[in-house]
Amino acid sequence: MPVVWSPATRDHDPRNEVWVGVATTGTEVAARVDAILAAVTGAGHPVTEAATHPDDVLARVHEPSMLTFLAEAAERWRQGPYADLVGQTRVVPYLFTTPAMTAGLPTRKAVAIHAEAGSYVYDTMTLVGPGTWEAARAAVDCALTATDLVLAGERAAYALCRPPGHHATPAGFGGSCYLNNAAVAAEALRAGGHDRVAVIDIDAHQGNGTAAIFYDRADVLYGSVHVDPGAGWFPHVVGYADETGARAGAGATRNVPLPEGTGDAPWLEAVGGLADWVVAEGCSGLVVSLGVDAAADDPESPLLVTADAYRAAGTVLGGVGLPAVVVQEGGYHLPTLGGLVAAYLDGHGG
Ligand code: SP5
Ligand code: ZN
Repeated sequence: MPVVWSPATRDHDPRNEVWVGVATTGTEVAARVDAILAAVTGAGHPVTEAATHPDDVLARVHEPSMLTFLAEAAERWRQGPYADLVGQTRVVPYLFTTPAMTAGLPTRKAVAIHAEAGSYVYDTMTLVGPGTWEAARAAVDCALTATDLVLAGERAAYALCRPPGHHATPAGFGGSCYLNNAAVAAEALRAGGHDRVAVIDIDAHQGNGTAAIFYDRADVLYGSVHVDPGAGWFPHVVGYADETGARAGAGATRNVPLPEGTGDAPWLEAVGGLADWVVAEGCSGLVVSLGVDAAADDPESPLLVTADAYRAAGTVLGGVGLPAVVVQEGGYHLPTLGGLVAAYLDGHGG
């Protein structure tokens, strides 16, 4: 299966995540790119660099104000007093301008970037620094280039996207995600002539961003299997089974939350159920949000999925027989990360 990557995806280096008020070592690190690249190259997949694409498809996924904020934030922060004041060279908000603060009042755009950031970022783990925008935008180019290959006749293509994307919402970012690469791929498949597309998300966490982008729409289905937010896991407030879409999109969203400790068999059964759903709904194109953080060794999830099950999930989703863009999401255990991705691609392509 062709692999698309970009060296610029290494340029995002947040160093830390602020987790319960403490700067901890980041998990979504640039070395993830090289771990995956080494494994897929070793497995014999042809590797190509992403081509630069215009912003039109991206602009259908995210609000222009958020895109402008992300593109300019690192430089605005650098020009401000922050590095001297707090020793923090990365953008991190100090308040969140949510309804909890503004409670139905008319609100204005904040002038100070340390306040404005709280209009777009919804957690303290997803910092913006030099190279963040360039890397996130390059990841979008990976997704678009992989989609081009599929529209040109490849049965499937893999986009080595990093930073990941499925927690990025229409006007917000968080969960180590900035731009929603999978949503961009889905929109690009739609623009390429696929009337009905499905995004199937097997990352350990529900992709609240992708879910939000398509919740009201019938033309892009979203199905996810993930660790139960009701057991205290990210994204905490969404991803429950009774969230099935709204308005024109009623019935076009499926969430399959699984309890902590779930291993291969129930996880694969859930993946199989989503595959059957995609077929039953008559989709002509598929995007797979491939997070491998459901694996047993991963520090971010209590699901206990093996590499063999990731291979089997690839066989199930590849077996649907639809042209597919496989987009990288999470997966943080560097020693096993590449092998898990290669196992999935082996199954999907086989
Ligand atoms: C794309 C993706 O998999 N995003 C992960 C979002 C979940 N992150 C939750 C983080 C919870 C805190 N983890 C402690 C990290 C200590 N450095
Ligand atoms: Zn995840």
